[in-house]
Amino acid sequence: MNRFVTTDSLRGLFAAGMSDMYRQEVPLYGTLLDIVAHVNATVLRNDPALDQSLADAGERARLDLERHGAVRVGTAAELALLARIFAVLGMYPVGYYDLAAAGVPVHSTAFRPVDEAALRACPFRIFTSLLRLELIEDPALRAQAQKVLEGRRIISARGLALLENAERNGGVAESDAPEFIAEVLAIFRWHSEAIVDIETYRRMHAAHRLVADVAAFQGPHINHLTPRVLDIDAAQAEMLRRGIDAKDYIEGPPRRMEAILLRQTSFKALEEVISFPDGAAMQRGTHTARFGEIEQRGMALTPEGRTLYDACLHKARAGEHPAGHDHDARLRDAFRDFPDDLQALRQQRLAYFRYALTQKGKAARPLAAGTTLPDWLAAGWVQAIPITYEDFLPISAAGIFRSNLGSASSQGYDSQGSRAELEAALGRKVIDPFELYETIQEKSLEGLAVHFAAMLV
Ligand code: OOG
Ligand code: NI
Repeated sequence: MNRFVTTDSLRGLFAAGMSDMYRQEVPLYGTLLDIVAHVNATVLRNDPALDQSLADAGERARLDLERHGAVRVGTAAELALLARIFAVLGMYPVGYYDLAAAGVPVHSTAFRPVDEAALRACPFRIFTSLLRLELIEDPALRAQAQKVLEGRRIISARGLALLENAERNGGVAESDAPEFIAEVLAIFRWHSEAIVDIETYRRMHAAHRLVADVAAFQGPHINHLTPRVLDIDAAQAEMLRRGIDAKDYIEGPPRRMEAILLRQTSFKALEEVISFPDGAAMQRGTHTARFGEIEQRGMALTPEGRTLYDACLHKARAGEHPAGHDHDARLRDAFRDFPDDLQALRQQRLAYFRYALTQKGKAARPLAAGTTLPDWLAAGWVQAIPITYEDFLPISAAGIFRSNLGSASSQGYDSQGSRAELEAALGRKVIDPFELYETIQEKSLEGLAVHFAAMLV
């Protein structure tokens, strides 16, 4: 008997394998994991209510393994290949992120699990960017990068054969799983040898650091992995205390009572030694790309909530505030308009919630027919649990890119995003994240309606 491995456990193996590989490649990432484990243990010990609410949300168990990563590919064909591999791992493209306006010549999507059970089992996400060579001005360089990219193969023949098997059979056989995962991990490993000479590398680098990062190497190396921390301010302080070269501020919303979306910070990319081919010899140089990041996740916002978030963030960045105000103070000021209690967030429909029966609700008999959600909530039969944000933020992502691209200017490209082009490369539409959260919320309400209706008969 050769049974299939479930996609959830395949994804778990992939996530664990990536984390082990990156810890070996970038030891400072291991330090980050230690800091996060320590901060999380302290927070959970001091805040039993948070511990309970994570358990209620089904997220306590996944917390210690929760990560996202990021990769950058060079061609539509490479993106299509990754989409096929990620599908086997139960990860689908969610959301469209245009980073050109922020001066980064890529557009992106996030491959992640989409249904509740899969998210609970292993929420591993990979932010995946496709280089947009058409934004690079120098036509000769563009053509040269294109040629290099078209000439490289990022998956081994064996890896491709295993992928085709999995697609044909509708799953990965248990006996093939270790090899399949090893072949997939190999795609994302670091190459300390470039595939172009140092002159070409320098010209790519001058056009945009990202062109060099994508086109000068054999494959789309994982450029960071991000564990989930429960108190990002404490973790940031600890990074600084340990002398780690951290980004100078935290991306995203300010610290609040009720966390929304996500807050992220990173340590800066490391300068690493690279060998460049030089005739029959090699030439030494360096490349700076890989870093470590941490993030604190809060609740997913509705389109209305997101519009308000964007407006607050815009206000904070517009700098209409007294000089000398630091980043944190500006953010806090700007977000005064954003309600910070669960009831207001729910009643103003700014955030998504999953509605679940409480212990009291399980024991309760409805007093009357025709009761609805407000009655259930008022009676304490039902609890509104914020739904965790599983996606990314374009402005934060641009900030993360920029802080790791050294002095690269933040001047935007004069170009619109091109969702259709990314979707053409993927061979499918990207999934709308709002729809996913909405579905989780609606399903929970339908479940309750059925439950309370059944109690009446
Ligand atoms: C991706 C940056 C985006 C995040 O957490 O927003 C990202 C990259 O640098 O390739 O990972
Ligand atoms: Ni990231």
